[in-house]
Amino acid sequence: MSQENATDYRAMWADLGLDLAKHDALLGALGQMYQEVYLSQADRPESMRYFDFVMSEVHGLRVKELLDAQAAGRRVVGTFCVFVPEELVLAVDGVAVGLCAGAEFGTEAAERYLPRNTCALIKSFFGFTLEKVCPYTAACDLVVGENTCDGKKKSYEHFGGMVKRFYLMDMPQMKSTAGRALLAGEYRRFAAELEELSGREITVAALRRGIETVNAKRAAIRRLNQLRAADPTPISGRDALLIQQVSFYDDPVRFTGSVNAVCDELERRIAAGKGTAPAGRPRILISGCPMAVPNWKLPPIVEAAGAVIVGEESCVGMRGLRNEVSTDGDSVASLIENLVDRYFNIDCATFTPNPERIGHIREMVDELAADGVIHYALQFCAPYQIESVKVEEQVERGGVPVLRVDTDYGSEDVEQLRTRVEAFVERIAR
Ligand code: BJ8
Repeated sequence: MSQENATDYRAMWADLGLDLAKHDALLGALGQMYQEVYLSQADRPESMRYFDFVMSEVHGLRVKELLDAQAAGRRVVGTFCVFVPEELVLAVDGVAVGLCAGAEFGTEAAERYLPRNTCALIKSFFGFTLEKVCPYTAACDLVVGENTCDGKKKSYEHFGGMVKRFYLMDMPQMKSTAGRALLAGEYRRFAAELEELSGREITVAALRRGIETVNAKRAAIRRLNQLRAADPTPISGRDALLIQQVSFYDDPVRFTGSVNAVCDELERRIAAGKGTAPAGRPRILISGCPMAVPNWKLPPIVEAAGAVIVGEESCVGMRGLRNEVSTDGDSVASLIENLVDRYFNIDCATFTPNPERIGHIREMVDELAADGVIHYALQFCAPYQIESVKVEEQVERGGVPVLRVDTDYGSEDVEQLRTRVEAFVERIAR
């Protein structure tokens, strides 16, 4: 997000059809935000420098890597949901990138297609695309949407026409036998689409390699999240969130190595009793909607209030990381069944009923010794806003206070949020 190397990439951005003036404005704003939220932190782990570098090049070097991969015959596949298996994309030697956006941009343009009461995440990926500032969407050979919430499902009817090639994955709504069969059928259909797109047949060896790569990536982030159980916690909540956000963009093998390097350093910090804040600070678990990059609104507010964030129960967090895919099986069909076994457990609020999620929140509270839960929902996100009532009732019944926050990507409510978070932190202080 730095503009230092911007001149090197202007031709690339122009070739991708970006609006250079608007794109400059976006990079300028994000660079400043990154400085304030990330680079201003004291005593960060040294190994976070890799992630600073990735972010400084997120519209530069990484996009160039994608275009180089394309030039070498590989296909770039953009996704919006952790239900779309990266393993299958890797099995055709493709590159998967997350396209969710976490900043308010192009809202007026987005509202030509979407009602005002659409969640900020959907408006954001429309705004970024319509204002021509997202090099990722522009670079994709295929964009995959999925029938999860109504907002995404219906908005893809417009969005599909704005990208080079669009594919829609149907999604079950219930964790029933029929729901599982639907997901299995959809994964087989998606595998065939990828084969057609890439001109490559998925083999057992290639799919197994893809599974191993993604298992290793998820294991590295789970390791990171386990280390946050220490008191004092060895890494700030915003840095841990950043790592999880970068997981949707970076090369998976390089990313895994970099996360494990952070974990090694955090282990040394824990052994030395070193933390990002003194021990005994109120410990908070954030639960709810995914925070796509560069949505860094809530963590700095929580940390400035004197609390530490010890985990994220979110798709940019543990919801997207639980459970490995088994590599057992000697056919592509059996490996796809293994994918279904893992993915069908994801406890997204678009499923009904969704009791597993509350169980997972409780588990995380125990494992991370959280003193309170902040339920984070985007305004107009019916699945998570409605489910938050049950989360509050049932988690509080177990003696753990919950604060429900409904917000968007704007800054208008920051002071109000700050007041509510400070009062909550005071309430849970030990
Ligand atoms: S598996 S959480 S990534 S669907 S915030 S667009 S739900 S109205 S993002 Fe999600 Fe997949 Fe589920 Fe995860 Fe709709 Fe809500 Fe907006 Fe949302």
